[in-house]
Amino acid sequence: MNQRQGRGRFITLEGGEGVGKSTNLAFVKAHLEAAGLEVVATREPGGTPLAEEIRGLLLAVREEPMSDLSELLLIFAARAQHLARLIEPALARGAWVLSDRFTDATYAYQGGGRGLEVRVIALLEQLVQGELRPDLTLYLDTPLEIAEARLAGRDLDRFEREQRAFFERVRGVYMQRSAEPRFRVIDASVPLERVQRALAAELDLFVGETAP
Ligand code: Z5A
Repeated sequence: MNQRQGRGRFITLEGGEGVGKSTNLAFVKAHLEAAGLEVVATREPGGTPLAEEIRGLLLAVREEPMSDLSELLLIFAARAQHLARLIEPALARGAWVLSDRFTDATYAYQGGGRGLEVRVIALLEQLVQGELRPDLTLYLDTPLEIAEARLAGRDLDRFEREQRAFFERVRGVYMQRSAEPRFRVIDASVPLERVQRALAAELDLFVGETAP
């Protein structure tokens, strides 16, 4: 028997800040539920009470600078908790898990943005996740100016205070990773209605191919 039979699917939403991940998460969830699936929507860093506390540590602006390695380890600590307490149990009972960001964000922000070595990230990925990878990644892409305009006037967290070159490196890593077959690149610079039409088309294809 196929080992994956009865197991749910893992879908991630990725992209830079302000591309519309949070806005579209509810749409994707509702679209999958309309197809009769149980969907657990979550986010990273976070997703459980403890992992949300770690998120607070990661995003807070404080006087003492956080070292890049501390940041990376905190992200994987939150992920280990998220996997053990929420993602794995949900997938095991057959629910579909939809996460606003996952490990592609670590390659993009800590690898591309901060310049940490890819092999260190890959090592932690293997340690924390074993073989678990998303089944489908919806990557929302916009030029940086569009995302910046959408976020204008908002209080900025520790990541959002980075310089433009940081976000260009982040986007560059996402674009490289989007060559993997599980990625679907969605143009998120167009009006929301068109973004959601593109998301719905990709989801319908994926559900048709993979649902039992
Ligand atoms: N991080 C990391 O470094 N490493 C990791 O491994 C992980 C995360 C997992 C928190 O993530 C930070 O953690 C993140 C990277 C780091 N930091 N940054 N920067 P987050 O996902 O919570 O943070 P975020 O990306 O900054 O979320 P966001 O700013 O809320 O962006 P968003 O969810 O993509 O955008 P939105 O809130 O849905 O939309 C922004 C606005 O645009 C809003 O007013 C919408 O109504 C509007 N919008 C959305 N779509 C459209 C369209 N199509 N047209 C017009 N207006 C639109």
